[in-house]
Amino acid sequence: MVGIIMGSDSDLPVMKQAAEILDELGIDYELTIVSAHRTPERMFQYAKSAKDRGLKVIIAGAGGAAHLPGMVASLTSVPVIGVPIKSSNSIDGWDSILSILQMPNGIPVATVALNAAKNAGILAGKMIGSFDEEISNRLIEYQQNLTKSVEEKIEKVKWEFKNEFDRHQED
Ligand code: RP5
Repeated sequence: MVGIIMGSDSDLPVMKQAAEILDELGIDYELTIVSAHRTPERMFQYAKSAKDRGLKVIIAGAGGAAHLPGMVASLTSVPVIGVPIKSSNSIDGWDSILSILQMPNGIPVATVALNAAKNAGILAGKMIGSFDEEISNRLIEYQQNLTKSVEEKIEKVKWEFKNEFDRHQED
């Protein structure tokens, strides 16, 4: 249902976080390398066949002069989420962010934060959840768990701070 692509195997440590959250949400995906600059014909094939192969959303990550997400978006009606990557050839990450973010009118790419492949996976899940009730429910549960974990942290901090406060009173 989701195509995860990246410009190089050096992007994998970041991009595998999208795969991990999709696993957690029980959403099928494929993952491969497609380089806009080094394998332009493969990129063309991948994007052109995406819809017929049943992909509902593509997550594309790249670093430096990151043309992959935008070029793929220009070749398919399947929505593309772009993940800017701070790669070895990136100056400071901004090159990748701006290459993916600043798309011309008509060809949108939904850009997440630098290295935020996990959020790309969650956003892809939400897109699929808009027509798949079961996945939508899993995402609701995921968000409820986030709330619960913050509530637990609030209690923990309150308790630790209270102990600290009591110690100061004793001194
Ligand atoms: C980009 O160049 C890739 O997406 C990667 O982020 C970066 C560096 O690629 P390698 O030189 O590590 O293959 O096209």
